[in-house]
Amino acid sequence: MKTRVTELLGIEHPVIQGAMAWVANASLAGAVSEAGGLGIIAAGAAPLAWIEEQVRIARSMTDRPIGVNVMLMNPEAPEVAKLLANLKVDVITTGAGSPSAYIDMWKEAGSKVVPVVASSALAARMERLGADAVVAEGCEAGGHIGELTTMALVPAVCDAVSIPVIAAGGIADGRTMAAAFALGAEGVQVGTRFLTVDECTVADAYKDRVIAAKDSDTIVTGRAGGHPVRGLKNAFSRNVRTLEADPSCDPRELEALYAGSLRRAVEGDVVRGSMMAGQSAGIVYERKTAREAISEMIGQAEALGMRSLEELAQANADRTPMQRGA
Ligand code: TUI
Repeated sequence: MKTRVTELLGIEHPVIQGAMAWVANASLAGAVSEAGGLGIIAAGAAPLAWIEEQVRIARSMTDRPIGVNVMLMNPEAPEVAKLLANLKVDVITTGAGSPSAYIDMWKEAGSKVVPVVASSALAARMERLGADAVVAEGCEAGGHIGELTTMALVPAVCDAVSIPVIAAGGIADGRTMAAAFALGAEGVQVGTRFLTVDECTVADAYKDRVIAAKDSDTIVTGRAGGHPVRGLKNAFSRNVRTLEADPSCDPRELEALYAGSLRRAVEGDVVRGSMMAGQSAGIVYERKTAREAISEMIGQAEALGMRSLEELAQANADRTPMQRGA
């Protein structure tokens, strides 16, 4: 499957692995890139030395392109931005803010720049400033989210820009990938599905929860504070919700709950950990390798995409009980 996204990024399949803070390290990113997608290391709030080392490890795992994501809410983002320019990273994606201050520096370093956006206004601004493509991420996604659904956002972003659009939020298999392409996307970014693959180093307990999750097992916290985050329902997210609903709540109490909560989840604390995951957890049924996950998605999407609408409906009806998670 060739699109402007595969051409631009120099990859075989138009599947990009979403950056997941504390989750997306060299082990996952290297495996996804080697399998023909684009693996992305999440810089998150990690020390510069860790980021540099993960880039080195990922590069030793594959000759194919590797990406790094900058989380712009991180106070150290300016230093991370400079490091990535020095390392001449193939692809830089950004999240949770506008990367306008860094785009020129990254382009001069030869990197492809792909900001994640949650509105068509920001997408258009990114195109004007020289972005090579954008990821349009709907609020079905896990982690920090915007307001719009993938269904509403992706076609609006496609209409607002001429650079290629990569859809994200709710995409985890061939059906959802084909749907994203029907909306105008030329690539997909997939997070939750890759969280459960063998090469992802998070604790089995976290993967098991994602696989067991049904469609309504995620919840959004942090809306009141202006930083909405989607994750699996558990004691942590329920406690956060309870505190947020209490007008007499001391903000320090919330901060204490949040402190270290991502790391706890990754280490397997499914009670007190913040288990970020998207709504597509409801259609992730089994563990696979990164390569298997990518080829299954591409195979299903191509089969669906080549048909008339009537044949498409039949192809979906023909899904086996295993494919339906039964
Ligand atoms: O960034 C993400 N997802 C994330 S970042 C993250 S790390 C974190 N950890 C703890 C608490 C909160 C976050 C976890 N998940 N996705 C990309 C994304 N970007 N979604 C939405 C946006 C976004 C929202 C507003 C981008 C830009 C924006 O406005 C920028 C502006 O200045 O106009």
